[in-house]
Parts: sequence; structure tokens; C-alpha cells
Amino acid sequence: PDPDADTPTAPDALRRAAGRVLLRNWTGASTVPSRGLYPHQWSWDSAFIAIGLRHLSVVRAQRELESLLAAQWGDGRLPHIVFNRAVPLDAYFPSPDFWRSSRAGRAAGAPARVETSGIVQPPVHALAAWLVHRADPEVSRRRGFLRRLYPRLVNWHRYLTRRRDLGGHGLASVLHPWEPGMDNSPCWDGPLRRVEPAAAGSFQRADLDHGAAADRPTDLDYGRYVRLATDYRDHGYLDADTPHAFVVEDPGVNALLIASEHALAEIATALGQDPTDHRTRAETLTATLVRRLWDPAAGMFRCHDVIAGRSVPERGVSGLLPLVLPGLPSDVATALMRTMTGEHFGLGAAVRLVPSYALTGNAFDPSRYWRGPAWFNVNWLLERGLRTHGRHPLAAELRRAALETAASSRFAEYVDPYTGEARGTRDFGWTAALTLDLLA
Ligand code: 9YW
Repeated sequence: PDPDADTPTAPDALRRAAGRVLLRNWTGASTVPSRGLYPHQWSWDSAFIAIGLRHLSVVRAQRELESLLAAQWGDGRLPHIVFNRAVPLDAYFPSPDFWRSSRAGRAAGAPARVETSGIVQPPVHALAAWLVHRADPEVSRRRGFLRRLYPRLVNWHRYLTRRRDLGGHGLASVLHPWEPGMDNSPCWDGPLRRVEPAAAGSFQRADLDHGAAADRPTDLDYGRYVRLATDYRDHGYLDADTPHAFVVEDPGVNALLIASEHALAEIATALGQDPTDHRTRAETLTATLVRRLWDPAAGMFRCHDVIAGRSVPERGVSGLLPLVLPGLPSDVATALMRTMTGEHFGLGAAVRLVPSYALTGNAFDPSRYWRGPAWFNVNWLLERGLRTHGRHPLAAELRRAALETAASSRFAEYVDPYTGEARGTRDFGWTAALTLDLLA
């Protein structure tokens, strides 16, 4: 009998099933998000995966982050994909011959010996490094884990706060809908309208070989993704003095940057260094985030379209992610939790897990990727946020729902927020990893 055929509900069975997914997705130096759909190393996936892996093997969790940080560019950016050269070019689009990082990214300091993408993903890495260290400080010290990673993580944050401050107010901007990690969120529909899509026949998608078209972004979305990435590449992946058609300040990306800056303060302290700069930066960024992106009438944070100079009217779940911040003003935290449990996001009432986009929004679709389905990394962050702000019973309820849904969906990539039915691919890396973390 297939040992995976039954829904593993008892904690031990679930732990073993999650561990098996991580074992199968391990390539020797890192973990793929999915054997079929995403056969390379992804940046924020690796951070979430390391957080779960630390419960299985601390050394492997450290290596997950080390292999990603080894592909850092000279200007400090951490690429959103590190390509595995053993994987055929047509297994994933856009492949290394599209990004051409080692040639096209030379001026930005792209590494010569490994191929990567040229864009970034949300900076969860310092938070992950700190959590991995804490799982076994002794092994971490012996391997010089924090000592080796710390300068790289500092450069990564410096890249985001300096070169990516395109709005000029101190927040990091994203230049592509793939960067906030929520590819086809309705929040990007407005800003993307300015982008002339690449011709339909000029590229070949690979994702539809692995997922139902109704669960994935559309061809028009892909045309625009390709156009933006091509233009960035053709300008040498340089941020300044480059015409950008898409520049957005996203509350999720900035919240994770701040959470990671708090983690850098902890890391500095553990290394016997002065954490003051990190603390100050976290506080200043939190104040800027609230000043610039908080919408009191909506009771949540909004994305800001920097080119149009206006706030994005859609309610995307990235606007709830600042709940992970301990330094959030208490009235803001209270309002966020009210929004999360109200009609728009429905936690504790209409849904099992918090959706990626408001249930009440015009573009809501319970199946299509980041336009409604619930994702496990997002719910893991919100569970952490609820605990940070003292809502322990609601956090426990969310944790229980996440574990049940991970089990019944076979560690799906995302699920219908109402029914918990699996969408996208199965045996997904961060779903399995964060299951382990929630079980710990
Ligand atoms: C892509 C790998 C990535 C995630 C993103 C998710 C999706 C598509 O898959 O991106 O081709 O990069 O939106 O958050 O990191 O799991």
C-alpha cells in the first residue's frame, strides 16, 4: 500500500509525511519548492524551508541558506532563483538562457559561476537564519554559521534600503510582480496596465505542463512578466538611471524586511557586535511603513504605485503581513486583526485559512493562485503575528486549521480558502516545512 495514500492526521504521521516531502525535494545543497513545477532553488522558499528543516536537520537547514547566499550578487541582491545546471533548460520558464545573469548582470556584480534570475523576493532570510541558529546554537557556533552569513545579510538589506528606495521615502520598491512573491495578485492589475505585453509567440510557458490553467496566471499576465524582466535585463539589471514601468511599495516585502532587521539585531548581539543600527533601522522603517502605507479607513496596509503616485485600491493579503512586527502601534495591530476576522478576510468565520485577496473583492477567485486561494507561508506569518500581539486562542485555531489542511491537501501549494481543497501542485516544499514548524 502507498504510505502516502491516507490523510496523515496524527501529529507523528503528519511529521513523517512532511519530512518525506522535504527529503524528496532535497537536491544535495538545497530544496526545490516542487520536483515538477519549480525544479530550482527559490529565494523566499528556501528561507521558509530552512525554518522547517531545522526540526529535521540543523546542518541541512544551515546549508539551505548558505547555498542561496553563495549566489548573492556584488551589489548585495539575492536572486529570486538560483538555477540547478543539471536540470534541462525547458523544464522551467524563464530559464537561465532568458535571464543570462552571468553576462547581462555583470555590471551589477552577478556571480560568474552560477546562473540566477536578476530579480529578488521578500527578505525573510535573516529571520530564517536567526530561527535556524536558535534551533541549535552550539552547532551553529561550531560551523561559524552566523559569522559567515551576517555580512551577506547586511549587504542584502543595504541593497533593498538603498538601491531599491525608488520612491525616495525609505521603503524598498519591487520592480516586477514576481518580486513580492504574489505573482498575479489583483494589486498589480492597475500598475501592470502600463506594461506592453511581450508577443504571445515570443516565449513558451512551462508551468502549464504541471498545473491546471484555471489555477495559474493567464497568458496576458505572462506577456507582461516577460516584458518587464526583458527590459530590466537589457538595462543590465541596474536600478538607478533605468526606466522602470512597474515600481510598487509593497507592505509585505517591507514588513518582512523589518522583521529581518530585528533578527539582524539579535544576530549582531549573538556575535558580540553592537545591534543599535539594526534596532534603529527597524524602528524608522516601521514608522515609515505606517506613515506611507497604512490606510485607517480600510484597517489595513495598501500597496503604493510609485509611478502613478497613488495607493492601490485592492485589498491584498500582503496588507495584513505587518502584523508580524512587534513594534507596530497597538491601534494599528488591533485594526489589522479586526480586518483579518471581518468580512474581507473571514478568519474564524467564513474561511478555514486567510485568503490571498479579499473575499469581497471584484477580482476574487478561490482557485487562481494569488487572487484568492490561501497559502501556507502567509498563514504561518499571520499565525506568528497573532501570537506576537497576544491573540493566542485565534492563533491556535489558525494553527490547527493549517495543519489539518496541509494533511488533507497532501501539502498543496495553495488551497481554496473556504473548503481547503488542494490547488496548484502537491508535495510543496514550504507547505511541508512550515507544517513541521507548526507541529514543533
Ligand atoms: C515563479 C516558487 C515560487 C514562489 C512564488 C510563487 C511562484 C512563480 O512560485 O512564483 O515562476 O517564480 O508565486 O511566491 O516563490 O515556489
